[in-house]
Amino acid sequence: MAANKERTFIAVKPDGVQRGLTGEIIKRFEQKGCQLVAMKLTKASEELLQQHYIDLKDRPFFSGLVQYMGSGPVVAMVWEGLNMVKTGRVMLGETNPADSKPGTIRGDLCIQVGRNIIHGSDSVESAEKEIKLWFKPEELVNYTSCASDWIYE
Ligand code: D4T
Repeated sequence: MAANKERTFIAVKPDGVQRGLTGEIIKRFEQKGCQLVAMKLTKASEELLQQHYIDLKDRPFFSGLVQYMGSGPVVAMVWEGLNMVKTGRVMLGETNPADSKPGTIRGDLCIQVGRNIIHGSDSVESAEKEIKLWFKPEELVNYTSCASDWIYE
């Protein structure tokens, strides 16, 4: 895979969708120069969310987290670019919005850890797993952006 073709899974969580922040979040990824590969509005099943957060299953906040994530629609997306997983995490800010710097999505747009409006994969391996969990292969769209020659040297 070319270096600028790394993919990450990003989801606007139910609070982000209900608060009308989807457009603002998409705008930030577009303006950065990331390429949209897939996107859908979906209400995740409990089974999918339990799989998605399987590594957190023994944490005290797990059932509340699954309930919150299933409480409304989420906007699931795949974004592509150079070091996209790390770039996505930097753009999101810290898990706890209180620790997130201004200029990051969580630093600018939310307050509490349990309502932190957005998810982003934390490693290339997690991204691959999460993309497979949320999308069918045919939902991922391969195309060349006309802007790519102006984003990458
Ligand atoms: P996600 O996975 O939602 O992008 O969050 P992070 O990768 O930044 O952080 P995480 O996996 O540790 O936490 C997943 C999710 O659980 C919520 N959470 C977390 C919570 O409600 N209380 C807590 O104490 C923690 C640590 C927020 C994000």
